[in-house]
Amino acid sequence: MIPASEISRVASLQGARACGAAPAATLAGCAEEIGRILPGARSVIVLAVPHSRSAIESANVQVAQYDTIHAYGEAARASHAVALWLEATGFRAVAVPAFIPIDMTPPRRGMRGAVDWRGAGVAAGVGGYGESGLLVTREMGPAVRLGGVVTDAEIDAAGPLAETPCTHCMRCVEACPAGALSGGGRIDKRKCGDRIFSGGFREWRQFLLDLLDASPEGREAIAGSQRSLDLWQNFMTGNYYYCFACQAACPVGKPAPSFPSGSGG
Ligand code: B12
Ligand code: SF4
Ligand code: SF4
Repeated sequence: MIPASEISRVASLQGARACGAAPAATLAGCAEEIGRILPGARSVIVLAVPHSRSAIESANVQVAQYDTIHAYGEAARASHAVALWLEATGFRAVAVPAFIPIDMTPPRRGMRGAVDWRGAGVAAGVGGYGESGLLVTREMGPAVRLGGVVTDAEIDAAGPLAETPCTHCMRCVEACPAGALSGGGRIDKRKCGDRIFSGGFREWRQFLLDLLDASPEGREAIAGSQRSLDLWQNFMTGNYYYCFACQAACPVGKPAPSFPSGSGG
């Protein structure tokens, strides 16, 4: 039995600020995939790396995208380090993608991860569900990226939190520009997807179709258009999220506003 604190220590060296583990048997929804990833898996380790809240609150979406690239990078480094540490300790362990690469075959089509990191994070006590459907941590709210490891090691798991850190203020629902959220974790995935993937696969598909339909001169114009440049940039950076409002609006874990000295506050 490995103490969860040992895993947290290794993960924290790579930037993970919260870490926990759940018995693989408790994650019924992904049991089949977990068994395919690692036959004999006993535990799923979940780690959370922080976003910069200033970045995801910025009106300039590119700084939020840049922050996301780094947060995913840290999740990848932390989970890889934990997996290698477990192997060196004598166990089998696999770092699982936090997001991409993801199964694109039907019926999943990129809409279901190999491990449901929110569900696993709730089971591991890393946080609780928010009205937004996101996992809300005590220290960082939902402003985190989740990742983790599947292993055959047994870990002394703490279990779920007694209560979710979500305060049910509904600011996430009010902040959603697409009207995709209705509380209780319910989400209209199409509405959200149309917003966050405005430079993603759907746009790429339409771009290709428009290109094929166009005249030779039209193709020249489309290939050099702003649309083409934006897609090229997204492919180069590996990022295409265009909305962070439900993460940014949540007051949980937000640092208290600081006032300049002498402001009387
Ligand atoms: C596909 C996907 C999407 C899809 C579908 C989202 C969805 N709800 O399934 C779309 C494109 C819409 C999407 C949007 C976003 N995503 Co997304 N997404 C994923 C991905 C890759 C897979 C999710 C999955 O497997 N869904 C299928 C099943 C599991 O979901 P479901 O059927 O809705 O089931 C859930 C509910 O039943 C809920 N539930 C069950 N009981 C209860 C009880 C209560 C009270 C509540 C509230 C909920 C609840 O639990 C299940 C999830 O555990 C994960 C990464 C991963 N591997 O987990 C990231 C992930 C969930 N996304 C993430 C983020 C941040 C976003 C966005 C903010 C976009 C952005 N800027 O990055 C939005 C947020 C939308 C929202 N408010 O939920 C983060 C969430 C971090 C966090 N703090 O929770 C993840 C974990 C990526 C990561 N590695 O960090 N995403
Ligand atoms: S990411 Fe944006 S569009 Fe999607 S649910 Fe959150 S606030 Fe709404
Ligand atoms: S914004 Fe309010 S309701 Fe939404 S997840 Fe955060 S605390 Fe919960």
